[in-house]
Amino acid sequence: MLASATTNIAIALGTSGAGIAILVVIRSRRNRTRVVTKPVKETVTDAAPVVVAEVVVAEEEVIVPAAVVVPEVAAAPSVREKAGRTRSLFASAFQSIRGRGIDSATWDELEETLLLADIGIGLATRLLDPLRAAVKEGSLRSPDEVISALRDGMTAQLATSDRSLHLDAVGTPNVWLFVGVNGVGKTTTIGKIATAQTAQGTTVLMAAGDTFRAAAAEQLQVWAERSGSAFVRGAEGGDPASVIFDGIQSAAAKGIQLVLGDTAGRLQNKSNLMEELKKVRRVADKAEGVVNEVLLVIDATTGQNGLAQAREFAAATDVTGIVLTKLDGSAKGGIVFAIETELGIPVKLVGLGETAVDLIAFDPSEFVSALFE
Ligand SMILES: Nc1nc2c(ncn2[C@@H]2O[C@H](COP(=O)(O)OP(=O)(O)O)[C@@H](O)[C@H]2O)c(=O)[nH]1
Ligand SMILES: [Mg+2]
Repeated sequence: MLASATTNIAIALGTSGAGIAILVVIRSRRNRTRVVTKPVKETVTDAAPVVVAEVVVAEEEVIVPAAVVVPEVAAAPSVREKAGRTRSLFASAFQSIRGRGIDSATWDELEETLLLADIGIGLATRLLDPLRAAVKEGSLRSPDEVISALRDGMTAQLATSDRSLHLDAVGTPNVWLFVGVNGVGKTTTIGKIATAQTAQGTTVLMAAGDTFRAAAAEQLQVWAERSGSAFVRGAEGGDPASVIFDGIQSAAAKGIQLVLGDTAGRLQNKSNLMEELKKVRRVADKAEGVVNEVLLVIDATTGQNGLAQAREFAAATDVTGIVLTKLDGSAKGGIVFAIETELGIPVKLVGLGETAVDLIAFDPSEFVSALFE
């Protein structure tokens, strides 16, 4: 809190467990101090208290600030807020179904919705067939019961229990590699993760394994500077595996806990890309660190195409988890179900925008609630 000879009131925006509060400290000329707190928003943020105004008053009066500056460090967004396109796809189907009895159009509408959300025909059929049978035998009677049974069926698809990101190597760097085709959001995801990890006190190094374009390393370097991470790059066109290797060795020498390895994703020659990634992995394993995550980044707007990519990457590298980006701009959020069911790889993180805070841990029950409520 600010204090000076001329300051009678300092106003701060701070956080408590419950949310943001304006804290007004009034110090009178007679040096009596009163503290007033007023909650302004029911949001939990990690923002540090910031003094936003100081006001000089002649007498012992409360002065209400004319404007309160909200710090830029916003709370992480929620799936419910950001996955609006997938959410409204489901909402409009449910609304129309609820307005009638159960008939053949009910099933057409549900199937169409699941397909538009890119759940895929196989899973859509597996979800709807038992519901149709239950309606026939009379155990489900109303549209509401059908919707609720569909919700249970979809929830059961996301039963994977371990979605944690492994950061358990001690005394040697943890290495997380990021793979995926161009433009899906690998570099941005690394930047977001570095921001979150450094804020928690983890030391981070980024290795610019996308040596295909100089601009790719520069983009990563900006995130490194912003997040206070160390940064290692190689020459343009250089060997990605050796950049990742050098990054891990440098982190080991400096006692850095986490190496985030970026890779190229150009698709001009798919088999070359897969061979390159296998080599990155082999070489990374030889360095003084532990590769404990290989995260495949998939763009949710590509829907079932993303699933096809995932199959190829999973076959070439030992993918430990999926980062599903751009869920904020996609009506194809159903791809989450398809990925987990078809590939058995857990979705660990979800990207909900382009800024540093727009990445959240994937929470299946939150996601299903966002679609059904
Ligand atoms: N809306 C949205 N855009 C994203 C998200 N993640 C990445 N992007 C954008 O996608 C574009 C490509 O991202 P980039 O990290 O360069 O992809 P890379 O080629 O895989 O490294 C950039 O414009 C990012 O800002 C996300 O979760 N939501
Ligand atoms: Mg990139």
